[in-house]
Amino acid sequence: MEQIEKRDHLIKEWIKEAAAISKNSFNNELIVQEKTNRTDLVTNIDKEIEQFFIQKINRYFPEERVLGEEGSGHQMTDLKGIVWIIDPIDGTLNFVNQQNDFAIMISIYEDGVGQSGYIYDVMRDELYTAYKGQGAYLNDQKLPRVEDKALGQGLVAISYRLMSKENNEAAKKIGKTSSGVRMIGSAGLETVHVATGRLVAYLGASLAPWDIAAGKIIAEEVGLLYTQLDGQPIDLLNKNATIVATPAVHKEVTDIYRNEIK
Ligand code: 2AM
Ligand code: CA
Ligand code: CA
Ligand code: CA
Repeated sequence: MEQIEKRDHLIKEWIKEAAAISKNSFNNELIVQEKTNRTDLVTNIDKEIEQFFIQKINRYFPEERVLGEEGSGHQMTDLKGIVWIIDPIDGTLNFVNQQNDFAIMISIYEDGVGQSGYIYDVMRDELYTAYKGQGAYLNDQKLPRVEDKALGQGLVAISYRLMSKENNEAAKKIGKTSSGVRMIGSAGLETVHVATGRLVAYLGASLAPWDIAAGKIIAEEVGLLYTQLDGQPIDLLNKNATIVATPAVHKEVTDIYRNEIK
């Protein structure tokens, strides 16, 4: 896709503006609503940031489509052309309860192929970016390719929803084989922590396209594998049980899942 550099500048500007919206909200009372249940929340700020991005995209790139968590493009049945995939706040429960460990995520896909991905860890002021075939960056510093560590050599993040599933023998075995289990509560931040080598894998329970899209591009640019738990490719029009991991850990984990979940 042409013009990635021109877009890049704009997108970075928008992300910083959106981050300011999220931080300024700490001074005011949030309006918090339940979506499907008590632990699935949305705030007025999630909605405001999504609308902020949609207005910008409609103004600068009126022909392009947007898929966003808080309502945009949910009727989409294909990924033809250019599609922006947006998660205005990833880690809404952290945003509400901790005012920390949440991220703003944007990515651009063309005909279903990831072109550029952005994950901004707002409170640490860490912007992770990646461009197809050109590597991944943290605040404009190129990230090295990951070391291909095995499960026994590192920490894994496993989402609580996956850990607490009824048939969780596989997840338990993975946790036990690893050096230790961590739970952050932001799929995007857990993914970038795998990309920087702090974790060797992140396993998600039922992630939507906007939870996955930006992180997948960043992960693949540093040599990680990002698939469904059984090793099948990610489906960006549906929910997925996911793994992002070093190649060695990816093999160990998908083997465990293929053998134990039947
Ligand atoms: P969200 O904060 O944007 O909703 C929490 O473990 C991670 O899973 C977050 O990245 C969260 O994204 C995502 N997630 C996806 N679906 C969820 C759901 N139904 N309930 C809670 N978190 C969900
Ligand atoms: Ca949500
Ligand atoms: Ca999310
Ligand atoms: Ca969200």
